[in-house]
Amino acid sequence: MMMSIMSSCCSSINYSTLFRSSMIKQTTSIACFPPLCCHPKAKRYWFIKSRYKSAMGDDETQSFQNPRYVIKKVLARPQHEGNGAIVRRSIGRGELKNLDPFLMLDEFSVSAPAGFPDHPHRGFETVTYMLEGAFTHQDFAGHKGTIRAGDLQWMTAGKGIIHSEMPAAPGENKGLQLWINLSSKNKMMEPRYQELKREDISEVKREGVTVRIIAGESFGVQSPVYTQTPTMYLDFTLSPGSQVQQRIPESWSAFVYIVEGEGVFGEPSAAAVGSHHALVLSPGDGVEVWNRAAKPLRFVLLGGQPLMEPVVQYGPFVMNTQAEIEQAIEDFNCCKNGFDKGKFWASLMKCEGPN
Ligand code: FJE
Ligand code: FE
Repeated sequence: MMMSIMSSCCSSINYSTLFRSSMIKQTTSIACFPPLCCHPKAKRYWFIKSRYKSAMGDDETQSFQNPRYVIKKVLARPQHEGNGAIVRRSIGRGELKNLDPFLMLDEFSVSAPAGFPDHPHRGFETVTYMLEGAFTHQDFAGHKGTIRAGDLQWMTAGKGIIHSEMPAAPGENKGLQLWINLSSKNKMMEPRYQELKREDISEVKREGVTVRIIAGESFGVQSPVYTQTPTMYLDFTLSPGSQVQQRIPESWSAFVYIVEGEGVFGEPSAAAVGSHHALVLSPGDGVEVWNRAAKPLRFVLLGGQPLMEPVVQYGPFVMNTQAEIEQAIEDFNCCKNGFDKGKFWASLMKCEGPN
């Protein structure tokens, strides 16, 4: 496979082959969803729950019929990615490959000159949410910009984007990058960007709880982001002693990633979990979270409708079949079928222009 991606139809390759080979690893999997099962403690929890008062991040309902609980906990340890960058990968690491429609969640922390130089994407969306510092992105179609703490870039790669993502502020530049799969009917769509500045993301504050609504809805407030694959993305901060209930569509895959502090998720009797952990939630209609610590708790809650389609991934190409992956590699190498503009990009691109 590596041979076929390296044999280019274009006459010159001046792109870092080292970076490319570290970017592109193949994994093949069939998407699956956690089994629909009932938690043995669900009834006991139902009674305990009524003693708590909390902010409800959805509607007037006080409790859930089928509360979600944690079925898997994974620590995202630091690993090298891109060009000298460090990421903590939770979704997408060995223990957490299939959380349909989610493909990857990286918490990145990058100082110049490290970064993510020119690389392609096809068949999915990348969602970059900055926590600290700034990142500049630049693509082969001339789309360029810098996102800073609190800003969001929702990039639907569709049939093809080639871009670079590099740190833009001194010191550590931190954020989260989520990869969401696209359904077979959207994989070859025209690429599109949705960019939100910090002030464009709605924030609701209630009873010690702050939620930034990146995608989906909370406390009756809807994000303007259009999600090709139905998705919710909420950034919660709970002050010490506060708690929140958030509704999540019943059949969606859902997980939490803890950015800062520690919290109790799903059941009041569960052990507190700290930063850099991902918690996969059982099916159910909502989740409850408590901050019983002395420091603020910050976590993101992600939910998505499973696509239930075969997933064949070759690094930054995510398709449904092996034949489509081979086509993506050929299209990238030959600058065609969505990668056409690669020919004219004056960056570190491998393909030469018409002259
Ligand atoms: C990529 C390896 C990579 N996580 N977090 C392989 F590192 C990347 C890649 C990123 C990335 C970029 C940002 Cl800004 C933040 C990231 C991985 O660019 F696309 C492949 N295929
Ligand atoms: Fe990228």
